[in-house]
Amino acid sequence: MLIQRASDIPSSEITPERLYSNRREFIKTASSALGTAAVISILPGCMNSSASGTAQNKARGPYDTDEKQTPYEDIISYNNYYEFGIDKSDPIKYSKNFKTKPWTVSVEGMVKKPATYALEDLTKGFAMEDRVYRMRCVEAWSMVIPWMGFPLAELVKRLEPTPSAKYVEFKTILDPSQMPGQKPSIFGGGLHWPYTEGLRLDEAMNPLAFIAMGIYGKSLPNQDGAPLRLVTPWKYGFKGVKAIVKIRFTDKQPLTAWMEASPQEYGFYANVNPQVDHPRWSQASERRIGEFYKRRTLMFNGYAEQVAQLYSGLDLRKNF
Ligand SMILES: Nc1nc2c(c(=O)[nH]1)N[C@H]1C(S)=C(S)[C@@H](COP(=O)(O)O)O[C@H]1N2
Ligand SMILES: [Mo]
Repeated sequence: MLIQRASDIPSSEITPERLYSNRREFIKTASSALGTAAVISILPGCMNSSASGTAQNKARGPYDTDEKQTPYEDIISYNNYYEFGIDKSDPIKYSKNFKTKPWTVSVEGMVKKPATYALEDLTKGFAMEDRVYRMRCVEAWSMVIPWMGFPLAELVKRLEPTPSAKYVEFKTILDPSQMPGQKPSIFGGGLHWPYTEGLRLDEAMNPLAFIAMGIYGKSLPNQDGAPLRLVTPWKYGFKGVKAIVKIRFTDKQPLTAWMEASPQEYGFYANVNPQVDHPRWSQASERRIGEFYKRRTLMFNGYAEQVAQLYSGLDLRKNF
């Protein structure tokens, strides 16, 4: 693997993000004294020097928000990952021993390169990019997360869907021996496993759609979806299927896990839309994790300029 796994990092080395600026100062000083090579080796938990800080100290790309980033500790301890429990604090506790190496992804359906790929082969040669995205959960909270990964479009192009493919479906690993939430005795009657999500192919090709393999320049922690998960920042968080083992190209709209569990509450599109309430609560505002007050939720989570054209002519109240 290119990147060090977060679970390999002793917790004493996980630096609170508010200390990062000090650390950057330290690194700058040390780097003039010691030379760059020595500096890289003293960065705990970092892939290389370019991934060492937060994305905040780098040139921002066209997709990055400059809003304050949610602290690392919050991103890794306040999670939704029902395979490991329903409480936000469950995934960090119960995903500790989840095995992500070796990892294979099977590519199926209407595609020219169907195969079961080792993760290393599937992603070979992809440059790891940083993307600072807003994330809006359907539960009306949000975060700002500096992801590391590659555009989903790159992967789709590599796999070459056939002209008949209109959608792409993703599935999480099914392994009740490692995922206590998948045991019917513990969590029956809710989601059907494996967790399934899908995108229209043109949504998947939008430059915002991203496959994340890291956060804050470190490998994805298990609870955030290691070793690879989907990130579509204009959609509610539940689209961001974790621990992907299957990618299937199809001409039919996939039945997603949340649609299957509760179709009147969760639609296929799942676009962040403050005008369409969840049947049980409003979507007009949100609370940023770490903040007290509520802020207004923006159409497409603030990404309308990049994605609104995907939905021209579609009634977004019916297609929620
Ligand atoms: N496999 C799987 N993927 C999942 C979920 C889940 O329960 N299982 N929860 C989703 C929901 S509701 C959200 S908000 C995001 C949360 O991602 P995070 O925990 O990394 O912030 O993951 C999504 N992906
Ligand atoms: Mo969510």
